[in-house]
Amino acid sequence: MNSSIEEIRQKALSELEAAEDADSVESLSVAYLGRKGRVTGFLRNISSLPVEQRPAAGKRANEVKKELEEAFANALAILSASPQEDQGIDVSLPGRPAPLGNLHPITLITRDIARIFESMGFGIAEGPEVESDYYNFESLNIPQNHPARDMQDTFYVRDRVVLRTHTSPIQVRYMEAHNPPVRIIAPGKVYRCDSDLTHTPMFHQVEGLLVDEKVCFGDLKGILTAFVHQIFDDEIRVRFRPSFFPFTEPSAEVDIQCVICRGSGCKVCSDTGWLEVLGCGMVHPAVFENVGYDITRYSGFAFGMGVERIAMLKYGINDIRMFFENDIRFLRQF
Ligand code: 2NL
Repeated sequence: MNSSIEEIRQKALSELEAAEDADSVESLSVAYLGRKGRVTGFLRNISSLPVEQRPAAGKRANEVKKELEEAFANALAILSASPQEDQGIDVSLPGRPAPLGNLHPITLITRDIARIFESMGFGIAEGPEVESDYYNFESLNIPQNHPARDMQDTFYVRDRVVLRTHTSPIQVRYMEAHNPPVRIIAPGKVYRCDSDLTHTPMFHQVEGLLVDEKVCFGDLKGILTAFVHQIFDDEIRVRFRPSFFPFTEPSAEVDIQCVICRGSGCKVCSDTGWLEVLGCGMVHPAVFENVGYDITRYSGFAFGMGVERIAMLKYGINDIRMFFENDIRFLRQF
C-alpha cells in the first residue's frame, strides 16, 4: 500500500508538469485532493491496512498531500499571472505617453481669424468648391473678358463650371438667402492655376461681408484695423492704399508695417517697409442689384485675405509649399 501512495505522487507530479493552463491545474487538484480525490481516498483507506503499517502510511500520505497542495498552488499562481508579469514588465512604471498629433498651421490661423471676427459679431458661412460661372464671376461684376476668367487662371470643370477662385460666391449665395443686416465671414479652399514660391494651385481664403443701413468706409477701416491689431500686434501701423476690384467701389489694399524689419526695409517687404495683408472695399452696387438688395437703403463693405499669406508673415515662413509638403518636422512646430 505504501508503494501506491508513491505511485499516486509520481503520477500527480508528472500530470502537473504537463498542465498548460490554470484550468487543468484546478482539475488535477480536484482529481487528487478533492473529496473523491485519489490522495483523499488513500487516506480514508488507511484503516483497512494491517495495524503495524498504519502509522507510517498515514504519515507518508499526509506528507504527499501537503507536497501536492503546495505544488498545485505554485503552478496556479504562475499560470494565472498576466502575460505582462510573465515577460518581466514592471506594471507599476508610469505609462508611455501616446503620440499626439497637432492641428495644421492653416487650420490654426483660420481659427484665429474666425475667433477675432466672431468676437465682433460675425457669423461663419460655407459653400460649394465647385461653382457656376454665375456665382464665381457674373454675380460679382467680373466682366466676360476679365483676365481672371481666362482658362490660364481658372480651373474649368466643364463649360461654365469652375473650381471657385475665391470664397465670394459663398457671400453672394448668403445674400440671396438672407436680408440685411448681414455680418459674415466665408473661410475655405480656393483654386487658381498658379504654382511657384508664393502660389499653390489650392490655397485658403477668408472673406468677410457686412451689410446694413448707413455702413461707410470708416466702419470698414475700424473693423479691419481692429482685426489686424489682434492677429499681428496692437502696436503695428496700418495703412489703406487705393486699389481696384470689380466687386467693390471704392477699393483698397490694407498694408501693415513690415513684421520682419519694422519698417526700415528688407527683402520680405522689397525695401518698402510695408506688407500687403488684405484687400477690401465698399460692395459695388451692381453686386447688390444681382442679389436683389435695395441700393438706396443698404450699403456694405467686403474684404478678402489669403490664410497662407497671413500664416507666412506670422510665423516667418518664406516658401508657401511648406504647408502642403506634409513634412512632419515642419508641421510639429505649431
Ligand atoms: C483679396 C481681395 C476681396 C472682396 C474680396 C467681396 C465679396 C462680395 C462682394 C464684394 Cl460678395 N466683395 N469680396 C472684396 C474686396 C477684396 O479680396 O486680395 N483677397 C485675397
